[in-house]
Amino acid sequence: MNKRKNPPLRGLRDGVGGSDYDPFITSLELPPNAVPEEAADEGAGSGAAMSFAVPPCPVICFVCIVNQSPPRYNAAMKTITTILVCSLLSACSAIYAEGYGFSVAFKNLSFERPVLITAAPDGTDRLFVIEQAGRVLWFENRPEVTGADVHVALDISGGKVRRKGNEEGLLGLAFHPDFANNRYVFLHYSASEPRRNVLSRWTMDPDANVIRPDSEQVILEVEQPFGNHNGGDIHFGPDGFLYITLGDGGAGGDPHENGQNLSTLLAAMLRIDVDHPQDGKPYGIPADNPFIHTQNARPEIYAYGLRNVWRFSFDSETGTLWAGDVGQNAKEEIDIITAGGNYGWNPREGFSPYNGGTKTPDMIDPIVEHGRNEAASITGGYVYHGNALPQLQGAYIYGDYVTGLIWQLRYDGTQVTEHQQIDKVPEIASFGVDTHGEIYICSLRGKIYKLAPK
Ligand SMILES: [Ca+2]
Ligand SMILES: [Ca+2]
Repeated sequence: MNKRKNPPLRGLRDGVGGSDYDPFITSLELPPNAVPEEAADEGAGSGAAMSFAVPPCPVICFVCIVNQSPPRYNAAMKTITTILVCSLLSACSAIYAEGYGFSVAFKNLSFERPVLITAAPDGTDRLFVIEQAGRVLWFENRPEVTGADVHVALDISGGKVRRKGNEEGLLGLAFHPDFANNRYVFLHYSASEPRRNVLSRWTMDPDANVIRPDSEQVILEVEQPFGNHNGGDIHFGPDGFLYITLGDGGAGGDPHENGQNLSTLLAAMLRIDVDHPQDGKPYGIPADNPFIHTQNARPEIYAYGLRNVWRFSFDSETGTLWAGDVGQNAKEEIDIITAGGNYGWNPREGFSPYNGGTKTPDMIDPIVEHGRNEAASITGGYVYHGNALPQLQGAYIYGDYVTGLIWQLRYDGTQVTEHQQIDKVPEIASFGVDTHGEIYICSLRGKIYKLAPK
């Protein structure tokens, strides 16, 4: 359990190399989703206070009292005290995690800056992990697997993937909904000359062991003015269309004003039809995309005003689209994304104006925000629909890269009805779900964690 209150973070500031974090976290590698690499200093965030959902545990004070007890306390007294402390610890654990939490799932496995974990939708119980440098790996979902059981499906780290900026690299992977038959895998990565995001389709061999290195078909390329804020996540929605997130282009504070500009694909979530190429492009535009009749708007845009959605997901039962949007100086947010929605960046950051910005009636607030004392680089998660933890059924599980804190929340479509901190895992790069609906985390430090009863 977390006995120590997290020290307040000074707020993310942009700088070359993005290395001006609070000393609390300077020992960490920088997140792939938060820190601009080449922008000017933007000043510290306000770090507005927001209390934890979980009350502070009294155990620390109690342990102090015990430790300061004079020598006259005999062995029997110590035994009684120990029992009391253990009871209190147990009670606090119940408050904090309610009998569940994240633990290392595959003790023999470690990866090099893993940024995504997902399952192959082909009836096999396999997990796929992507490493930021450009490797796609898979292994059978068994706790005892070893490094020898990890297969390299593809390695495009030797030049194809740009890995210069902290937030550049192989960022996203999605299996086609009909992957079991067509073997299509989609990758989203950074590339050079010009600096850009590339979305492309690849084909696995018939046994789905390797991705054919000569099979790439580029679908979409978007130039990146700066090395940071590249979004990265890609998912097929329940409608069969491919959703893609792109950040605001980068630097800090959205200097090109891409957030509210519908004529750029940056700062938006896109929705395209990869099965029906159209008008000479390798993809089509879904007929009900929200801006197809809007003058000067890119028809690929599904939602906009997003600063840098690093990770998003669909509720596998309701189809609700959840996203974590990484904030600038003060606020991290969780958004419910709807067609045509304007999520406010850059006039807005969380529930507040950014840099004196004005809220217009169309701007949609997040459902939850976290101040800098709790979060500094939000990692969107998944709605739980596994079997191991019935009490979490339908709860959205997400966390923060910098503080490592993890929360569960419930939202009834109008308001948040439950919101609780449940655990802590270092350097949360991504959440993922296996074929059984159980939730995992890949930590940028290399380990994979699984949410399970404790
Ligand atoms: Ca960028
Ligand atoms: Ca927003």
